Amino acid sequence: MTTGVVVMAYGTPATPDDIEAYYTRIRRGRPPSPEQVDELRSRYVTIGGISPLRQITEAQRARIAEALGDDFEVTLGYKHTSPFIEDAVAAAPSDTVGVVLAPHYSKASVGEYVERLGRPTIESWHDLPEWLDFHAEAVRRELANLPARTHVVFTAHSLPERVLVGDPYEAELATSATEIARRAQLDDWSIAWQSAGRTPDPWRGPDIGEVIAELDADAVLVCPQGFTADHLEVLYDLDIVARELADQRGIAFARTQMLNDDATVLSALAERVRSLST
Ligand code: FEC
Repeated sequence: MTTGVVVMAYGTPATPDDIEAYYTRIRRGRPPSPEQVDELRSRYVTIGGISPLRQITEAQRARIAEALGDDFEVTLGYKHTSPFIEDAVAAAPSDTVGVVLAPHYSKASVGEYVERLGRPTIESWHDLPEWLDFHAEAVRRELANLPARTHVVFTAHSLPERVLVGDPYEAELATSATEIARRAQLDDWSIAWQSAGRTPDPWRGPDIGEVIAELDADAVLVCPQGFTADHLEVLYDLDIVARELADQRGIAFARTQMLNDDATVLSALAERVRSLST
């Protein structure tokens, strides 16, 4: 009998024409203003027109499928674009489990994927040894080419303060950053937030921009531990905006490699999926 696995991820517009509908879904049905759509479109244009996220997510799914073998039917379910999580559930065998391509749990992010799937799901995998090693190695690799006075910052997507009350997200981010720093033998590191929404709510900080503005170091190395792929929040918010802030201060900027379709980590994640399904 085949076991279903739904690999869940954020999703990205398939074409520039889909940007407005995508943005409306992210805003839970509230249409963005034409200015907001233009502003988002111009961020996509800066990174090449559309995001590489769709292709990378498919490659991540393929790695997990390859590791699980023929007894598993592995499909994709997106939060904000087609095929949606609900489409994947409708087509899935009764015996189906889920995994989200985001390592840390928050009820406001992973919690929504889990609820929409309605099947047993790995809620968090920020403690996966292969994933921690991947980041430690990526940090060490970059540090080899940076000045001695380099500050390492582990970032994740900010969330509004109100949704973080009683939520494990911050503690999980601290646990994995501490463990990566230990494995990479770092002395000078901190945690920061990025990509906060443009809403009047207070969002959790400090933002990576504030950290760079106040940094007393010759270089900053950003490790975006909260994300698994090269996408807009990394290629624009870090590689363009954060880099520019560092340039203005005469501080060197580097960013660690993203997980993307790394076979070692995704095979280890697939083993967690296998144990959940048995
Ligand atoms: O196309 C791409 O390459 C980018 C995809 C993308 C990823 C991503 C990851 C996360 N987000 C999270 C939370 C929020 C909250 C809001 C929000 C808004 C946006 C907008 C775009 C966007 N997000 Fe996203 N996010 C990605 C893209 N995100 C575009 C809208 C414009 C903007 O504000 O930049 C605020 C919603 C609101 O307005 O009410 C909250 C979290 C993650 C990481 C976990 C995950 O991947 O699921 C948390 C990738």
